[in-house]
Amino acid sequence: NIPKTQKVAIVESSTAPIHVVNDYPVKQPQDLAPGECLVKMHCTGVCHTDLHARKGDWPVKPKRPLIGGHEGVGEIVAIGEHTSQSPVKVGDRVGIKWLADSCLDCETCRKGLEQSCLNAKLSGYTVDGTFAQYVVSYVKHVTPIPDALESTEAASILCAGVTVYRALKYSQTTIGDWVVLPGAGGGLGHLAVQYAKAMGLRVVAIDTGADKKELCLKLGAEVWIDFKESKDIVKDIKDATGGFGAHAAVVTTASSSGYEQAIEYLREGGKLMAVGLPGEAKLNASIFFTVFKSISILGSYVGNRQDAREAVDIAARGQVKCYYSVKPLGALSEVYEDLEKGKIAGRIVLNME
Ligand code: 8ID
Ligand code: ZN
Repeated sequence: NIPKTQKVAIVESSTAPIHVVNDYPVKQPQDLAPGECLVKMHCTGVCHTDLHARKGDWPVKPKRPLIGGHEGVGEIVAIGEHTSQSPVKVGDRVGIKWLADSCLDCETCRKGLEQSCLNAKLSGYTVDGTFAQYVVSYVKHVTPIPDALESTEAASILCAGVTVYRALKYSQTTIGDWVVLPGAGGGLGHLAVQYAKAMGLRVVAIDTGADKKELCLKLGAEVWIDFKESKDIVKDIKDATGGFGAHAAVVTTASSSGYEQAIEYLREGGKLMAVGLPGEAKLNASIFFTVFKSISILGSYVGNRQDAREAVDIAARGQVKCYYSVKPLGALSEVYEDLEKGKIAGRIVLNME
């Protein structure tokens, strides 16, 4: 009962419109390679990374034509013949994350940095992604979804959630520390507010607009700064943190502006976690004050299989909840326009059924 064709959203080039087509071929079970699985999608989140992929504005270029999407949930309907030691089986509900597959046998993978494997396959970037009803993925890397978590609630944990969870996990902060979250009202940011709270951190949320302000405060941010209204962000943060500045910042803005001044508003020994991915910008950090204040600047890139399971488990236990609205696949172009304009508080999840 696996159909021959399906509905997908596809882009031919960076400038071509997004086409939703109904007659795109479905890879049939007998054609799956060992290690591959076919996932019948329930839903998929739309990440700002999908917009970067659509625009082709990163130094590493996506495949074309491209079916984007990399935070989806669905059911495994087939597994390639001769697959050995599959951790999942037909009928399992699983998540597809940005890291579709990696070799698991290079030094990078063995050290747990699977996402930086030189042979990594990236969903919705170097391999077709989740803006499709049937997605080919990889048994070793799909993430089992616990029953307690609905598919629409789980979707954005697979990218936005795991990414901020890992960035916070490696931020060397501890209960009671202050963390600044530029981009706090967006897809990654609003989940970062909640993972940070779950870790016992105190949150300074930075973003703009009434909707995002309300969301961040509702989710537990102690301090809100509107970056379009503040006259002096460094002073605002220092005032809010007893004059010393924050212990860490996790920057999830898609433009470089969110990185500005971080070295100034971090306290001595502070950690700057770089997460947001403007394609061309350079980090403009004072070398002098980075050294003088013993600041660490760390890049954090999605997460490995274990990070994904941990981030999903925390959501399944209700400690973190994605704030989202559901739209049809046909709305993808508008969703990209709204993301570009910074209009989306939280996430949009597309219904793929
Ligand atoms: O593994 C990774 N490092 C990873 C994983 C997933 C996504 C990185 N990303 C990258 C995306 O590619 C994108 O560049 O993180 C960035 C944010 O993704 P998102 O959360 O999906 O985007 P969004 O929902 O548009 O949220 C961005 C927020 O930043 C705010 C916007 O208002 C929006 O709410 N913002 C901006 I743009 N400039 C700001 C500023 N100067 C700002 N907030 C505070 N200060
Ligand atoms: Zn993403």
